[in-house]
Amino acid sequence: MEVEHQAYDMEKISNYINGALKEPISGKYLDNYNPAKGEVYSQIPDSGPEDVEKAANAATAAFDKWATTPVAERSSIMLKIADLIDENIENLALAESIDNGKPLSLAQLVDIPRASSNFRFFATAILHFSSEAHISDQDAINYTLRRPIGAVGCISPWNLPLYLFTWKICPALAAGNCVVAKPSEITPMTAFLLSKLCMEAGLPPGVLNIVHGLGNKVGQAIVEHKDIKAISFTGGTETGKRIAAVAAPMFKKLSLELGGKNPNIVFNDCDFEEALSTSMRSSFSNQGQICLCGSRIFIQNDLYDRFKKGMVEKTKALKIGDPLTNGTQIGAIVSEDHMNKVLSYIDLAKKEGGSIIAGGNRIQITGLNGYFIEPTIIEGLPYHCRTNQEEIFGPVITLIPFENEEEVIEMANSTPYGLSATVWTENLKRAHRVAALLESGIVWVNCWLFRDLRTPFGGMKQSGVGREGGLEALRFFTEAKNVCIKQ
Ligand code: TXE
Repeated sequence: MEVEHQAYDMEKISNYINGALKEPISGKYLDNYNPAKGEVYSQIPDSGPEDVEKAANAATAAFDKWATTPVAERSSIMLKIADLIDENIENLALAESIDNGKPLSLAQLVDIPRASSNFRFFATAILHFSSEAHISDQDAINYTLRRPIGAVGCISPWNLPLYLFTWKICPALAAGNCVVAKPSEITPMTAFLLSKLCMEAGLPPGVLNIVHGLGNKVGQAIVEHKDIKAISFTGGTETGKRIAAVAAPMFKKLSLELGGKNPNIVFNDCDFEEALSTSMRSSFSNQGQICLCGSRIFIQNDLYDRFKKGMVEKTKALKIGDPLTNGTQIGAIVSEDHMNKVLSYIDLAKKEGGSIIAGGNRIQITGLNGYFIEPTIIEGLPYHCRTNQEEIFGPVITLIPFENEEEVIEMANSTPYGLSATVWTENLKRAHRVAALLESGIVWVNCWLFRDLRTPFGGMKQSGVGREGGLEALRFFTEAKNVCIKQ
């Protein structure tokens, strides 16, 4: 089915504060772009600290009641929101695609289903969230009380808008906290549509508050607010550093999911076809704008030429185009600024002596004036150059040959990042050995982006602090208190 861009009549976005849709107090709005068309298509509140103040007050006022609402009741409201997301999947997926530039099919198959899964997962995980008890040699019994923290802040990025927004707010809400959340100003639409679904589902006023606007105004005000006691953030490493600098002297709990420069390591003894087709996905899904994408492909010498040939052929065959057209595999880059950043890295790669063996250019799609870049493969660069060390966050990968395990582990671990890694080998011993040595929060062996929501998710080094996912997220959003009772 072909979907027209103009068929979706976008509304002016509102904040969601204390259970109601609100205009920003300043009355000011920002332009919101459709990146496939390069045109403004909606307006978002240019909120400020005064709106965050209202949201924080609403969250604080709602906290006692929400924290003491029976857990089964909290859970059932969240399950109702999950059902409403599923019922509205077409509308939400269309909004996500138009707002972000991602292929509509990706939003339908991945982003929106994952948003409802996030609600369902945490709505049910909280029913099984138990605390430990320790008997101390018959003298005392210790148990751990886990209580929600209070008003908490959730700040999310533009690459997987509703997926990551819900990944943060769901554990916070399930654990009994009240939330002040800020989606990215570049992709605010689905969070706005979610606020309407929360109202429909009967989420009590003040439990979730969504304030739209710029990072250095709204985001900063959330981090600085004295009553917001924990911050969960996903975004760039530089922003993470700024947030940590503000939050640390206030002793706020912090969870930071930051950038990556992930290695994808292909050994001679891999299942070639599987490694090749999955490497295509891990390189270019969502235009390479996933923090888990494998942007440095290390290929063992004997396989290098064959693997490179396969990657180049498949990359040249990818269908780039209107995100709303059936069969489009590569959509638009999220914004003009980000497109220019990605293009500047392709220029840098050339200056550093790299050869572009596929793609390399911005392209025009007939009838659209958007931000499209060809999927790009670069070879011939040393592992320590800037192109191979800095996060590009676009459809740009490098190929790097290697001789043996020792060498590839050193190269893979050479960046300041440590988010995810992929290893392709049919040798089980090697898989265990290499997985243990990679400095990476997540290692996939013979797969990529296989996500079980119960597992810890997060990065080492400059890829972040803390872990999300499953019980880790529920632990983050609760305070542990030890109670020791003498027997
Ligand atoms: O992210 P930002 P940007 C990487 C990627 C990209 C770079 C910058 O390399 O090129 O980061 O992207 C809010 N206090 N990733 O600039 O700014 C902001 O409004 C509080 C990796 O778009 O980090 C948004 O809601 N909040 C990544 C959120 O932070 C602030 C996904 C993320 O925006 C703030 C996206 C401040 N001072 C980009 N400044 C991943 N790991 O998935 C901004 N924000």
